[in-house]
Amino acid sequence: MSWMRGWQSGFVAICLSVFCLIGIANPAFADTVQHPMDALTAAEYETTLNILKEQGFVDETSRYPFIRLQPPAKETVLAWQPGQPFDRAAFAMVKQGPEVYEAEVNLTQQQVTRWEAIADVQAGILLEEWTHAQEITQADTQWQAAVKKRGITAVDYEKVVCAPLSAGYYGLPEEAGRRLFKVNCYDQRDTENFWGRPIEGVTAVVDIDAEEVIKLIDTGVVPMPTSPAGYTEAEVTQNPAPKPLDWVEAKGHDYSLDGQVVNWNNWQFHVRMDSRVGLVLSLVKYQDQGNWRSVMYEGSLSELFVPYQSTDPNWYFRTYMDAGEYGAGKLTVPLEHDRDCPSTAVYLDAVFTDDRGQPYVQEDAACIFERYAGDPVWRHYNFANDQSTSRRDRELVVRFITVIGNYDYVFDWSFGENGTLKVKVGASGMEEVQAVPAMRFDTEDGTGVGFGRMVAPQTMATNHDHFFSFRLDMDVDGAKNSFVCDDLKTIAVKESPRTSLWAIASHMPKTELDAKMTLNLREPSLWRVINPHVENFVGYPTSYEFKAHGNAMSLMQSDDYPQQRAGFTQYHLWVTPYEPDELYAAGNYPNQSHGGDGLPAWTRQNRSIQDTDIVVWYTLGLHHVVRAEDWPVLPTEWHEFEVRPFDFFDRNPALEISSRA
Ligand SMILES: [Cu+2]
Repeated sequence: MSWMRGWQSGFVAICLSVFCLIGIANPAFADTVQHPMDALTAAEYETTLNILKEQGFVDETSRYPFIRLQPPAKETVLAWQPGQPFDRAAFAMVKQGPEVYEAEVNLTQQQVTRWEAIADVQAGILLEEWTHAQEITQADTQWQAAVKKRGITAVDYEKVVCAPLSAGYYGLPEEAGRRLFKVNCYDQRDTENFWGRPIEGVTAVVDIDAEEVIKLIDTGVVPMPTSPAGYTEAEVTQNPAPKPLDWVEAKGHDYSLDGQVVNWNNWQFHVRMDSRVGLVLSLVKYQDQGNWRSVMYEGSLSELFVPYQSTDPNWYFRTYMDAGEYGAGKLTVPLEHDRDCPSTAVYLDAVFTDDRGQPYVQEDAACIFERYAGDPVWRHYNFANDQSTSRRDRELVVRFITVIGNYDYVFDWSFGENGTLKVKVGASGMEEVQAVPAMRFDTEDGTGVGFGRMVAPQTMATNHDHFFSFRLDMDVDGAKNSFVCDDLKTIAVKESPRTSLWAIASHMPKTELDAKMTLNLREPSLWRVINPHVENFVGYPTSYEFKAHGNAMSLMQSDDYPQQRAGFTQYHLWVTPYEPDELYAAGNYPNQSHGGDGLPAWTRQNRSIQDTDIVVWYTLGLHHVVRAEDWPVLPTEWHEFEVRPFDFFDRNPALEISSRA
């Protein structure tokens, strides 16, 4: 089990560099532990399960939606030096029948340190439930009768794909206390893109604990779309192959991995994969004039919310919170070499656990590569001497792709030589489309086209949003930070040919209720995490700025159940004091949650966020109004934000980049 096959296969090239020794000393990535933030190994997952079993907490019927590293206390990690011993611990979400428990297991001392029943929640979704909900649906006589009306009989069932969707919460008495899926099915008899062949108007509401369909929604037959929806080589006539275009690292990688610690240029960070949120970066530091300066203690996705905008009985509930419901890490897929990542990339395997807590290796779950996209990081033309000076913009990218049903999300964390950390999300995959009678937009006749846009005859892509919440525990030059808003305000001036200008009026929110921020182009504000105790060379506090690159606000009303459940989407940025158990913006249990959990609940305490350890929560959102070009497969649509140095350095940190780079 090696996390580093790409690394090893490039071994000869690597040995040309100084990092050769590291490669020899650390041939494997995820099966040894040398850092407190290292992901749990397969052996540690097994130990977790054995301790819980031996001490009588779990049995063969227990299931585990999520098991992950329980990192040591932050102060312990910060004080740790390489080579020193440290305790290892695991967190497990345990489902025993309808009951949910949380366990913390100290693996070093072989002790269960916490076992707590969590009332009135639904655990994350298990793969076996997903599979079983499909079986329950297809075995239901009402469902069979409904699809028969649509020309599908038992002989066709093996070509029917059912998608058990998370059910959401709508305060319906008949759903109270039940663990539910809402199952929609697709016909893949004539195309590999079954998402383009919805068996429309039929939804099975499955109680997975009772193992039955409690309600079959049938809103009437809608003809199956027939227009081509294929995307594979077998289905699409391809263009002639172009001339080769590739990347070359003739002298090996310019970055190194020491265990799960990545070093590149002046950056250093630790990377691990988590079954719920995917990539977790921690201990992000920058070496400045020989000094290691901390930037961020830990950063990751925290939740993902995708609400569809329809009142159709088969659609209204589609308001997914994919990270907490399904697991953005668990749903990673192996990256396609030389397509999803460049040919020079190093691939990292991840170790996750299945429903029964047994570890397995997810191969090529993430990749690391250095990118030069042909852009200058800075340049200048001096007209006095007719000379241009320009430097290459190289960045280091860490990437994983998670596939949550029809959507494929590419998550990038990218480090620049200019000191900037970029967080990018690329959405690709398939639209969730609704079959409608209309052949063309201009024949709209009240058949439901109002909830979306036509992308093909009889095929309507429903309006929806994507919101990604990122949790970024910033430690700018240390843990004690404050949050500052530099508000740009128009002021009227006299005794000048000008009548107005803008100037900066900074303010420092005292508490978390003061720091709920919304982007506003008419009242712009710079959002910065500062260290009030460290100054740059002209006396400003050092800081990192959160810089938006486009965003969206939720347009749902505050009394709408999905909006209450994903309350974090009320604002683009929240600031909370560091609390190790506050990890997920919509709370620990978003599956069928009733609303108000996570950031809205925590921030009601109105804790101080001044001169203390703070966490920034940034929500990146987009309204997806679907175009014809988004079908049958969505061209990867990128959205991003930057966390960039602002008076952190005394000058442009990319100044010294070699002209020969
Ligand atoms: Cu979309």
